[in-house]
Amino acid sequence: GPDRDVGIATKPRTRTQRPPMYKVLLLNDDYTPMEFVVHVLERFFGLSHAMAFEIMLTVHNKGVAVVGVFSFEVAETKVAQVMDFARRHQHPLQCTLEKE
Ligand code: TYC
Repeated sequence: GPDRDVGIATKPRTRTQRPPMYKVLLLNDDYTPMEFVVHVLERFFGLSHAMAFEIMLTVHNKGVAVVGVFSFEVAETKVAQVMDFARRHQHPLQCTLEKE
C-alpha cells in the first residue's frame, strides 16, 4: 500500500558508562634538578628520554604539565610513587592528580 515504511532502521542508543579518568600533573619548583625530573618521568611513566625531557621543559617553562591520564587507582599510585621518590631524595618536587 502507500504507507510502507521506507525509513532507515536505527539502533536505540544507550548511554555508555565510562570510568572517570584522572590527569597526573607535575608542578615546577626552583630546586629540583632537571635531570631528576627527567629520571622520574622515565622511571614512573615509561616515557622515552626525549619525551621526558620535553615534558620536564614544559613544566619548567609553564609551571605545570599533564604527565598522563589514568584510572583513579593508577593515577593515585603514580602520584604516591613520585612523591615518595622525591621525598627520599630530599627534592621538593610536587605531583598531584585532577579529575578530567
Ligand atoms: N625548575 C627546576 C630547575 O630549574 C626544574 C624543574 C622542572 C623542577 C620540572 C620541577 O616539575 C619540575 N632546576
